[in-house]
Amino acid sequence: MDKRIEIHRNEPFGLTRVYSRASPNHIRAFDGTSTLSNATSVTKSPEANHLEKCPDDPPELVGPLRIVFDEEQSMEQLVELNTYVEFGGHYKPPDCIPLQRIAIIIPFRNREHHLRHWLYYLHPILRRQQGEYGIYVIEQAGENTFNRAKLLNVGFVEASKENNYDCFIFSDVDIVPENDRNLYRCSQNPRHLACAMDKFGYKLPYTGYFGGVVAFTKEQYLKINGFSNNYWGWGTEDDDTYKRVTLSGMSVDRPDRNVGRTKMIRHQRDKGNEVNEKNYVVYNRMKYTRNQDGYISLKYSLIKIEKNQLFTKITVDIGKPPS
Ligand code: UD2
Ligand code: MN
Repeated sequence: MDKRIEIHRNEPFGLTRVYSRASPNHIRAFDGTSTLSNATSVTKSPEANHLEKCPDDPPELVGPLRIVFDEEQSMEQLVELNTYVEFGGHYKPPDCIPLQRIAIIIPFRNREHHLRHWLYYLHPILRRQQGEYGIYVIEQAGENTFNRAKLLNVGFVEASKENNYDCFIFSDVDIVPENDRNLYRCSQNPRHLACAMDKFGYKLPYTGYFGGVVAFTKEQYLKINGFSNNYWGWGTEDDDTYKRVTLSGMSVDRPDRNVGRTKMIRHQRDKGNEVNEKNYVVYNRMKYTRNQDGYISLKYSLIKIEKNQLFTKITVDIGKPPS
């Protein structure tokens, strides 16, 4: 049985609506989807519902994991395996008060196989880590050049409309941690969770590498004005983000190299996400443009919100690169 629900924005000019980031109250002002969420707040005091705070070290963690991508589950099998997940891809530990409310944001287009592997591994890991979490797959509509970082900004805005998240994890769809002690949580500084990737020999390729999976509190994200919207096609947007962090006076936290081991599903470069040489020009100017280009200038059209059992998919039109 197909249990998906689709919500279209019914606007006079079709299915879309332009969301502009102009006013400081914009998140509340555009709060059109909050009734879709079955997420509940964790602001109650422990005494009020007789629950204690969840421990800093979740007791069910097992450490190193064997991650293989040979066998793929169907979505129906994945749903059966993960019955504790609430509709829309939300989970809240039943027996303690979670330390953080975490939105996981995945930039996406045409990677259904990877998403199934990701859901298969991540839901059980995230459950053991005892955060409250919601999974948001942000899909770029159409065939224009892909823009990963802009989709991440969309994810921040859309997830914030649904729940009072305090931590945002921005993850590629093809990366899975090889150790569940790599907590998908926020810390004192923006956190780089994919710091020891298999494809780089389980070490950082360079000191400022900040790709794959990163975690920002709401405050940290706003402090760097989110991500740049101007990197179309593959490359350099992660270096821009690293620069935003350091230029804002923060440093990067990383787990220990053994704990931070992560695996990426091997793949070819996607059509519509070719290397873009112009991205170096954007990067070289970022020092001067970063305060104008980012969360504050984000514009996109919401096309569809689709609630699946294990994730919420949000499809958006983010436009195309300047010609
Ligand atoms: C590296 C970085 C990634 C990003 C990218 C440059 C790692 C582990 N990751 O990834 O964080 O900085 O370089 O842009 O080094 N995607 C789609 N559909 C597409 C294209 C991309 O869903 O058609 C999404 C998907 O979530 C994917 C991510 O964008 O995982 C990054 O794209 P990639 O996997 O092709 O790039 P990769 O592996 O070189
Ligand atoms: Mn990849």
